Amino acid sequence: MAFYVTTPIYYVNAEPHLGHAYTTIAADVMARHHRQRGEEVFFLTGTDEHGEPVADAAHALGVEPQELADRNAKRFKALAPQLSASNDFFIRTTDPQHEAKVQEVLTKVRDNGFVYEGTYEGWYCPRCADFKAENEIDPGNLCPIHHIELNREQEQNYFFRLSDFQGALERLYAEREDLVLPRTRYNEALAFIRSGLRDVPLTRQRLRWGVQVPWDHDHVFYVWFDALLNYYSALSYAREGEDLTDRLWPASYHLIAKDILRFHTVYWPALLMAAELELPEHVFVHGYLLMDGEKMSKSLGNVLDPFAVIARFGADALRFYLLREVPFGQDGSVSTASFELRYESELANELGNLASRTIGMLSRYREGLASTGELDPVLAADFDGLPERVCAHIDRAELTLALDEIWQRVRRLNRYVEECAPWTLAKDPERAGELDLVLRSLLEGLRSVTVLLWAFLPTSTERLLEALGAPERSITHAALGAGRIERVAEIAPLFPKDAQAAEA
Ligand code: ME8
Repeated sequence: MAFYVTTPIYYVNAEPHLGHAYTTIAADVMARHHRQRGEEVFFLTGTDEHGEPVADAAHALGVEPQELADRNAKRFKALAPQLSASNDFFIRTTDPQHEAKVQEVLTKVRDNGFVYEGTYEGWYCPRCADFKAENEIDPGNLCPIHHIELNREQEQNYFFRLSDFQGALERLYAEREDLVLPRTRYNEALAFIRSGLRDVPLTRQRLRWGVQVPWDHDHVFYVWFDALLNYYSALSYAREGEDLTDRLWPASYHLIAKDILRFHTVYWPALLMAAELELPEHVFVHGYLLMDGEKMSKSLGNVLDPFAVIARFGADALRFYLLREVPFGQDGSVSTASFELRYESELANELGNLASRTIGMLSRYREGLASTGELDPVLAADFDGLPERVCAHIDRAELTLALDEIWQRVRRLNRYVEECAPWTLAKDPERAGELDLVLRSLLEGLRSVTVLLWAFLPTSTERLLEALGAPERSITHAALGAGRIERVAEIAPLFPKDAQAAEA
């Protein structure tokens, strides 16, 4: 079994922000989870370095596009490990191997008869690098995303015969109802297709910053075709001396936000069909992180810096907050206040406390030694089928629902402590057996949720599993009763409450 997950490749026209971190974190959770299931996983992220957004930003700064790309690609590359993202490769579209692959695939598309020369005229947003259809333009001739005035552009171009794929795309959507998830996004993509597809420019003549068109050196490829092909090209050179394409293509999941839905759900499958390549299994479209009600983006300037957030709270806390606060697939507001609230009430008070009180009681009452035997059936019933439900949610990229399944058990374990009151049992030597049962059930429950939380909170769960003396984290060890704890070690608070105060 192979699982191949991608994030969009991010524009290097500015520095990374929390929105980029969000998709990378989500992809990482899926990658880690599938590794836990013993699958061969490949997780790709990277940077989109060509085209007008980058050329214009470089021009404004008085530097060459390559210089700006080098500078910001470095920052995006550095962001991944800070998020604890376990990407297997970081692609840059200025990699010569990527450029060669783009030329190869798009030449094939031309050889297959899907490219012709013509004149394009339309309203163009240089920030989106996108021509807008008449019904997508805001009053005042403004880009609906960037609120800047659109340019009327006319160019001699090579065109991609997108309209040829009208029928094929409609059939594809009829046959593969889970191609685009969630359902609302599937409907949106299908509605766009049904509204009638027009051919789109494949190349740009006026721009120099791009992959050269091999059959006409006056042109570079339109940045979106160059960019989309990263998902395919990366596999051919990510491992030196090895081509992973046969093993890993097509992608299992492309994760994107809704701003780039049309490119991924219409252009991309059409392009792959034109190149006779297999189509991805799923495109999952998540929502926007909103601050004060508006999408965060570099161009709007209201950016929350993920580097600063991580420095203050740690990557696990950021990962948890984003996936817990905003239902994955929907828009949702984020703020420092709600972040601090979740950190304190859920990470510190619920999970952190559960871990420290469980380990603390075993140390106090049993010198850290766990007993063997049956688990409490009352608790076991509430854990029944948990790993399977988490897997089923993650199979559909329902990351917030998966996290919630686990978190309900974190809360259940805290209630179990209150219900059983081990401190009372400990006072009565006649109830030693009962105390043992409670402590080992609690420990095993803690171990089970910790294994399942690993994909979300890799750093703190590894520390916790270490303290539990149960480092095994494959999914086969996730069920209650599937592990074995003998002795626990004391552990410093997983989510110290003064983490905020110390830095604030
Ligand atoms: O579009 N909320 O790059 P980009 C949630 N290079 N996600 C957000 C977000 C927000 N406020 N802001 C950004 C491009 N994102 C192209 C992609 S792919 C072949 C080429 C995330 O730097 C989200 O994943 O503008 C969104 O789709 C992506 O960043 C856009 O990144």
